[in-house]
Amino acid sequence: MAEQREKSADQMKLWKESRGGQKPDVLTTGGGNPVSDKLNVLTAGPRGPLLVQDVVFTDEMAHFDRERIPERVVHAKGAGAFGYFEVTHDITRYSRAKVFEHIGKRTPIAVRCSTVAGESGSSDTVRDPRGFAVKFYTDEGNWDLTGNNTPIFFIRDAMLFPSFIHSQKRNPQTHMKDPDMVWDFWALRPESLHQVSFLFSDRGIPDGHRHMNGYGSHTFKLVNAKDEAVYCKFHYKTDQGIRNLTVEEAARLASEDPDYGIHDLYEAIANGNYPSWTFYIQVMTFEQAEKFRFNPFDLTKIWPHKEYPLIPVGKMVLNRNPTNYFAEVEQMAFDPSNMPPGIEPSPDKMLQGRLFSYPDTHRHRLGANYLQLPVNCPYRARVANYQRDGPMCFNDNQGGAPNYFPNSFTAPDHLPSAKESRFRISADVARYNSSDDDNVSQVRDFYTKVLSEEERQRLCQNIAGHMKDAQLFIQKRAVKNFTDVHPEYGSRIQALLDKYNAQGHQKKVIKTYTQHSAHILGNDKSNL
Ligand code: HDE
Repeated sequence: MAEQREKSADQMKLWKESRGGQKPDVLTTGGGNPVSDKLNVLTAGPRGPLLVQDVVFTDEMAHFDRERIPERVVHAKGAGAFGYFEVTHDITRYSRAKVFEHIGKRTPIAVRCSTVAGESGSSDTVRDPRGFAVKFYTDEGNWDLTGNNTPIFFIRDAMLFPSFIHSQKRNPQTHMKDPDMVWDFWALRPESLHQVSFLFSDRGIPDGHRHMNGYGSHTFKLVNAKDEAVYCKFHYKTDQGIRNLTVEEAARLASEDPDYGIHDLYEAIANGNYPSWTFYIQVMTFEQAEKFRFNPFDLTKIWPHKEYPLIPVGKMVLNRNPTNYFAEVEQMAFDPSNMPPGIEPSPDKMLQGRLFSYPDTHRHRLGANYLQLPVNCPYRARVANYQRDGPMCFNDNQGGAPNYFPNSFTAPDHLPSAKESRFRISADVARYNSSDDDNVSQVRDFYTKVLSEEERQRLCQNIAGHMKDAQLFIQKRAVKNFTDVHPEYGSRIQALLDKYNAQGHQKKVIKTYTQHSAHILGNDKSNL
């Protein structure tokens, strides 16, 4: 039944067909020298040994030995695709960024959707936030909106990020995921309650990458042509409709089709069923920000839509699959500090921390010249600066242009209109403790007003099903936090934990793969 095969299954056949009967290329070494035989090593006599002069072999093997680059320290597993962003509504009163220049303007984009805590071979259907990063190749250089599928995050101070991520990844001795580490961190940092509640709700396991929203999450700043600034948030809402997997479906897929997210996106695009998202902003003036009842730069909180309604801006469409995964997806490097004039950071401590971390990790993962790689290169702008040399420089290194500034030889000069907006800061420098900055009000609204009764039940089951493997004192501390949100939230989780604990369910010794994936999905219902 060849016709019924999926496009992804037929990739090799389709590639051959795309060559239209063209003859195969001549096989060469990396240096381009034709190869006469790549099936048999060069030996002294039929039984060996090998000769060092077999450069066809050493060329091949040496490259193979270097195939892996470090995987992303977080968001290692991901799917990528390409398409465009089109402006449908005028927002030039807020931002002078060329990407929003006029209705109908299209800007090419690259997108990568990912899970967070797993390695690059892990399953796509785990309970985990999803990364939803968008690179806009604008006329004024790249704009990387490196968002997630949730409008909030676990922490509000960048200092905590490495520890938070360590707690979600592997135990340093056992090399296994460790519920003690996960819940210890969350219980000690109650600002995580909002994101944890979202994570263990139905939206914690999206049905592939097409059926989820994306959010820039942080507060950013938009600046118009008159240099007037407002704060803003970015939202990209799925036109396919939100769809989530049940824990049972997710567990089945984790073993049957662990690349489900990549698979679903690839097939949809290959079949011309292009996914799209409607792009919105929320806007808050500086005066409103000063009077807002929460810190408007706190990433653990949302801006209520009733007060700060969504303003439509455009549409994002994905219509091209990568032609090579490594070149175009593994090497993609998103960087929140890539912002064209008209889009700027807010004081959000998390965003500020990210401005450093991303380009830093790329220099480690991909090398100092990672911005020359075709997928990262701001190809719709002309890069002209005084950076030179470094490992793997593979463009013309800016030829004979002067490499110092200022100079007298008409080399790249300033664009005054690109200056950042001016803002006033007057404050005492200190390490401010923000751990108790109202960790519960919005979580209470989420629990009591956003979720239905069935959704609340599933949320508590998912949480208890996961927390049961943590030590009792950690459970107790975590339950107290949920009780602070709402007494019923805490008591429901406690009641479920009591059942598990009464049956000695705590700390099982050996987990098979299936049990383990059930555990990370929070769907072990054996005692419910
Ligand atoms: Fe990231 N994050 N992150 N993150 N993040 C990375 O960059 C970091 C945060 C997000 O598909 C890393 O290239 C810090 C929030 C996505 O390639 C690293 C902090 C949000 C991706 C990093 C955060 C994200 C990353 C790891 C807190 C949503 C994948 C590899 C201060 C708004 C991008 C890499 C892709 C990846 C650091 C928090 C989204 C280490 C320090 C909040 C979608 O640089």
